[in-house]
Amino acid sequence: MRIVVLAGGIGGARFLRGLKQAAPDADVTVIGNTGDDIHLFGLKVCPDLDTVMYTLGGGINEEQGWGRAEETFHLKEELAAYGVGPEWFGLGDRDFATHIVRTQMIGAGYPLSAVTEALCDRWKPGVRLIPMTDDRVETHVAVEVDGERKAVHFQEYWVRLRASVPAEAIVPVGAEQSKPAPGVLEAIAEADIVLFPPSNPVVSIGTILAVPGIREAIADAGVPVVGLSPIVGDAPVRGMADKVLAAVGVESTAAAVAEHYGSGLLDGWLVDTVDAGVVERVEAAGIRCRAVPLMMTDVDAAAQMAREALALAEEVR
Ligand code: GDP
Ligand code: FO1
Ligand code: CA
Repeated sequence: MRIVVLAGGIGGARFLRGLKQAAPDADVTVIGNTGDDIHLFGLKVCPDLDTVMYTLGGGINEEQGWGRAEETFHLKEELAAYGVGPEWFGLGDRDFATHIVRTQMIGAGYPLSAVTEALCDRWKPGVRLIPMTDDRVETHVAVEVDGERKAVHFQEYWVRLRASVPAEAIVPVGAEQSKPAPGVLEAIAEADIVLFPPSNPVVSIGTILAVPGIREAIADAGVPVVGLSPIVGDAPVRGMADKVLAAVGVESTAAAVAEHYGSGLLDGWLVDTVDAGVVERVEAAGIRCRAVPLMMTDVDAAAQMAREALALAEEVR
């Protein structure tokens, strides 16, 4: 069975770990979000690709959900001693090595997709991880700070401002001109199932779908497309999905997110049991819906969610 998963960082990675346990023989291709990527200290940092790679490869900081396990921050401290920032972004010593290798390979002329494959040679995530595009796409957030309207990088919005100011607009800068990375459209066309894990619908899956051709390829594939809600009990389980959903005019409910994707894209949608009351509303929108436990408290719980998603895919096929 060939499964394509569009993934952001933590929500995508934890679901994928469950999917691998639930369907160990499946051939899984992950299309990763690169809109969160940021250039710091002359290095290219790809948080969502790295979160998937480290989580599936056994190198993730489990509590935090991003960054390396057993991390130290000597390099960051030395840079700060020179007055070189930003200090608000925590890059650890082990993590730095990944960004150095990536930046060196890109400088040598390799596209990000080839670099990601090379990094995965070490981590062996057990899935094929492809960035959504080899082109530079950067998510910016329009905010108003002290009466001044400006656009900030998504990482600045989330990590420095902690999403404490309302997001007025979300702009995936460069998306319109970008092309899907090699292998992305092919994987979608050959898929038996497409899954949307409980990733951020705006700044993770929304950004991937903003790469011209990807949304169309999924709709044209003619295979079941099943998603899992990142919103449980009218709030995101973690992160700032509520803030970025508000920026695109969508309420933070499991039903509204399903309607936002729409029946043109989604065939099936899983909501948490606490949201069982919205099943009828989602089905009225033409999307088959089931209420099942959606909290990824451990790998077994994520695996059970993956089984439910695969079962719903068979039901709508
Ligand atoms: P990010 O790039 O690290 O923000 O990760 P993703 O975009 O892949 O996923 C973020 C989303 O995952 C957030 O909106 C969370 O609400 C959602 N999420 C995190 N943990 C869980 C969980 O255990 N269950 C569900 N249903 N959603 C979760
Ligand atoms: N998230 C934070 O909240 N603070 C950080 O300092 C931080 C550093 C960081 C470094 C590398 C990396 O791969 C991820 C990092 N993250 C950090 C997580 C990241 O900002 C977000 O989880 C995602 O980009 C949100 O989608
Ligand atoms: Ca992300």
